[in-house]
Amino acid sequence: MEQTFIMIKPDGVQRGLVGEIIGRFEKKGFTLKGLKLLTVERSFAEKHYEDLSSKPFFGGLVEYIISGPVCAMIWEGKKVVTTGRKIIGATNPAESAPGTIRGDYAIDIGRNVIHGSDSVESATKEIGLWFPEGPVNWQSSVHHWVYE
Ligand code: RTP
Repeated sequence: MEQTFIMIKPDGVQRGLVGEIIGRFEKKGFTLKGLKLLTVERSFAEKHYEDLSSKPFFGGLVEYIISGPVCAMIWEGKKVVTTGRKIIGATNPAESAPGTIRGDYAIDIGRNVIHGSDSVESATKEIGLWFPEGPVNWQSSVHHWVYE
C-alpha cells in the first residue's frame, strides 16, 4: 500500500491545527503509520528541502521550518500521495481551493501550514529521512469499510 510523508509546519502546530489536520486524513480513510513532534536542526531542514536550495526563498523557508516544532507523519492508503496533495491544496494559499487545508487555513505561501510529498519517489526519500526507524506496523481495522 502506498505511503506519503506529511509534515504540519511550525505555523500549523502553533495555531493548534494538528488535530484538525489529522482528522481530515483519518476521516478520508487513510491510516496513520508514523507520528512525531520534533524541532529540526538547520542542516536537517536544508537536507529535506535540498532540491530547492537554488531558489531565492530557500533561506526564509529553512528559517520558517526550524522556527518551532513540526508534526511529522506517515500516512498510508491507495493513491495517498496524490490524494494527500489534493487534501492539502495548491502551494500558494491564494490559489488553494476552499475545502483544502491551505484553502481553509492559510493566506501566505511562506506560512502554508503543511507539507506533503509530491511523488511516490519523494515520499520514499522523505520517509527514510524523517523516519529512519520505519513506519509503525499495525493493521487498520477499517480497511473492509474503505476499500472494495
Ligand atoms: P511543500 O514541499 O511544502 O509541500 O510545498 P510544495 O511542494 O507545494 O511547494 P514547493 O515548490 O516544493 O515549495 C516548498 C515550500 O517553499 C515555500 N515557498 N515559498 N516565497 C515563495 O515564492 C515560495 N515558494 C515556495 C512554501 O512554504 C512551499 O510549501
